[in-house]
Amino acid sequence: MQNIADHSLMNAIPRREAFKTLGLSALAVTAVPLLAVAEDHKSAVAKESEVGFKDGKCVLPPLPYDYAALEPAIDEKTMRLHHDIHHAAYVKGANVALEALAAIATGSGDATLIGHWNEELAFHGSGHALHTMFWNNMKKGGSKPAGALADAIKTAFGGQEAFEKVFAATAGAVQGSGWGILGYDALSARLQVISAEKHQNQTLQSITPILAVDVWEHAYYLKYQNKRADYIKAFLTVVNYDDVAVRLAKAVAAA
Ligand code: MN3
Repeated sequence: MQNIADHSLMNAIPRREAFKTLGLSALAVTAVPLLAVAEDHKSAVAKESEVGFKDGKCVLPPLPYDYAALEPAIDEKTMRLHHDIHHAAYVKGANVALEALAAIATGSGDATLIGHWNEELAFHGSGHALHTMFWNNMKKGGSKPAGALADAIKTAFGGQEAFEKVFAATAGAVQGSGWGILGYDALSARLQVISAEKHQNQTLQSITPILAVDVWEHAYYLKYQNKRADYIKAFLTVVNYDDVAVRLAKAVAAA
């Protein structure tokens, strides 16, 4: 994952070029805000490469807020179980898979199991990556999209209300366990909503996720039972669009 704090990277991307890839006007009153938002918020947004991986291993990052911070949208008990038990299990599973694959790569592991361990890494590693982003995609009280992110949403979906409708419908339609995801698609140079089954299936490989809602039952069943749509609606009230804006700027710069 690219690091937005890397000034050489940011400076290497001509603003007009980065801006054009979003499909917005080259005259660019909002080109500056896209990168400016990233600059403004870079210190406030956790970097997954720093909080989710340390000393060659996946690590469980602490929540960026109190367990009860998202009440009443998401209850404290769900957050404790979700972060401390479920996310922790993906971290553990990803490390087991990484170790097994490293052993195979150096000749000491069982090479006949390479397919199995790749599947394990895809599941647990994707679970770790999505949860690490998911916690930071939310904050107490939420926020509204502004500047270039709001423009990109308008270009792709027609507006915020239409985006939320598509996002909620997509997340609601996931069969069984999975995620609704908003991502920057490098192929079409625009925002795209997709869904994932489990964590890793049914993806679009050209997408960099910038906002995701977990629709596994463990994410909402204690409070919402079978009413997934109500949970998704509540999730949308606590989205941290400042975090999403920084992720968009990073994805555009890396494309
Ligand atoms: Mn989960």
